[in-house]
Formats: sequence, structure tokens, C-alpha cells
Amino acid sequence: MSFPANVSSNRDFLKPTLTLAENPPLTEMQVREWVEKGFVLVDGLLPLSLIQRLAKSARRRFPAPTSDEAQHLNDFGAGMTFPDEDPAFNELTLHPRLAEAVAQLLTVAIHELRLTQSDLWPKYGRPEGDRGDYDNQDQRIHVDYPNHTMTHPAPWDEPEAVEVIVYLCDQQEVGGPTAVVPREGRDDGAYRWPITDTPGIDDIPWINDRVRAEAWFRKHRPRIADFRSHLYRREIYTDYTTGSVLLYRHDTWHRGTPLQFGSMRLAHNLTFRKMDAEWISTLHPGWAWAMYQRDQRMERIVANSNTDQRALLGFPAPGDPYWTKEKIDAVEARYGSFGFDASPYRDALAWTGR
Ligand SMILES: O=C(O)CCC(=O)C(=O)O
Ligand SMILES: [Fe+2]
Repeated sequence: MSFPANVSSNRDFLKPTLTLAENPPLTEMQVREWVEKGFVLVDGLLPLSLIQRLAKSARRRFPAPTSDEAQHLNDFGAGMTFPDEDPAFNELTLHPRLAEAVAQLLTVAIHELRLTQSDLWPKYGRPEGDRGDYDNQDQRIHVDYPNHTMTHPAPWDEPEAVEVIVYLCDQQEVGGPTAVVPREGRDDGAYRWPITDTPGIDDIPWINDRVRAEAWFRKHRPRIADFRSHLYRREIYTDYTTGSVLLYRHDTWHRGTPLQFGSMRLAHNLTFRKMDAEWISTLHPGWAWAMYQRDQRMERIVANSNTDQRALLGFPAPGDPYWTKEKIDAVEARYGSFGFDASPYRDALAWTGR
């Protein structure tokens, strides 16, 4: 695969480690890696058959890598977003093992999590060369929080969200590993507080392309340019295969790196936050907005999900003070014809005696 010159001297590849077959799925070591380094790359979290179904429908949806259209596409998830018409996409988004893994990392119950992002986008391999500030081939090193939260990530030991990349291809075939910078303890200068040395913060223009962003820093903020050159030197690269999942954070330094020319990488990006962290915004138009879709996909998802999956979407969990007998009857009247089962909500209400 082709790497830009002078980026990383070691080019260490990170291999996925296997999750447990049972729940909770992450091993203690995997949890520790995420907690300490800021990311963990795992295999076996999601069923391969589901990944393959999703990859097949995404390939039909997006332009072929050889097309002219593909050479100009810098998509960021506009193509497939939750809730999509493809059931495999929605199934992956609300997959119980994914939610279990996130709940493990944030040490909360699944019904205390909220989904704030689910989109799938293609990235295309292009020849080396300058294609402007917004080209996504060889990204500048960055953290993702500026376009997810209205504040700043909480201190490292109080994480509020987990970001996820589900890879639907093999790195060895298409290239495009995600580069990540492992955090090395509390005194790691790369993770100094606050995190502001990245495009899109302060008056630093939002530039995606690595060469262009670093030229801007060198000219306007030479000290930050030096700091950032250390980040590049410390990168390691995800050697993902189909179905590998990268779990990381809004304050983890990372970036997308070039694909092999002529190839396409499909990746599904998700974010889950703790339910109280309302300053972390939902990236999409809002789940109820999707109830305008004539195929009533969202109604079907609500009706056919379990109570934890509904809670991920903000639907009150059984036992939540929201529920009264009248409200349960009314919601059942709305979704009953789609197969909604109100009994968990009724049982919890009877149990609390309200
Ligand atoms: O493409 C990747 O591997 C990472 C993408 C990314 O970091 C981003 O778009 O924010
Ligand atoms: Fe990113």
C-alpha cells in the first residue's frame, strides 16, 4: 500500500483481537486498551453474515470505484443514514452485542445509552496529488469532538461517548487503514488539555487534506505544526478485515489514510453517548423525522425492537416515570398493528405500583 512520505517511520499495524462469544463481549484486556490508549480494534463482535448482507447492499447503492463520480466523492455519511431502507443497516445499528460492548466501555446499562450517529459511506482510492482542502484521501490528524459535541470532551477518566467504525472490507485488499495515536498515560503530551490543536477549533480553518492542513499550521501556527508532527510519528494503523470494529473516542487522535488506487472502502460509523450527555448532538435529522417515510420503516423499527434497543433511540424504558397506564395504551394503539408488545412496560408499571 502507498503511504505518504515522512508520515510514520515505524508503520506499526494493529491487529484486531477476538471478542468473547458470550455477553458481555469485550475481554478485560480490550476494555483496558480502550480506557488507557483511547481505542481498541476487535473482531467477532458482529455476525459476519450481517456484515456481508450490508456490504452487498452498500455496493449496490454507491458509485463503482472506476466511475468518474467516485473520483470526486468526499462523502461523509450522506449516503446511508439511520433509519435506512436496508434492514441490515438498521439491524447493525441496534445490534445488541455492539450496544453491550459500548455499555461495557462506558460502565452503564444499555438503556442508559443513546444513539447519536449511524452512517455508512464509501471512500475511494485516488492517485497521489492535490485535490483541494476537502479531499478525504489522506486526512489530517484530528479529533472528532468538534462536530459531535457543543462543549469539549470531559476529562479522560470520565468518558461520555464511544465512537465506532465497522469496516466492511479488508485493509490488505483496499488499504485505507485508520491511523490512531495511542495515549501513553496521564502525562502524555499528545493528549494535553484542552484539545485545541486541530482544524475546526478556534479560528483554525476546517481543512481535511493532510498536506494542506499542515502547510496552514506551518505558516500560521508553527508551534502547533511541531506538536502535530509528533502525532504523525506516533501513529499506528488498523489492519482491519471485514467485520472488524474500531472502538474509539471523541478525544482520540486519528485520521483516515490513503486507499489503494481504484479501490473502494466501505465503513459504517456510529456514536453512542451516555443518556445524560445531552451536549453531544445527534448528527442526523432525528428519528421521529423519519416517520415521514412512506414505507414506515421507523415505526416498524420501534415496534419490532426490544426495550433496550428502543431506549437507544430515546424511547422511555420500562419503569421510566414517563409511563402511565394511559400512555402505554396510547403508544400500543399507535404501534400495535406493527407488532408492538406493551407487556414489559405494563409489567414494570404494575411492579412499581403507580
Ligand atoms: O476514514 C477513516 O478511517 C477515518 C475517518 C475519520 O476519521 C473522519 O472522517 O473523521
Ligand atoms: Fe475522524
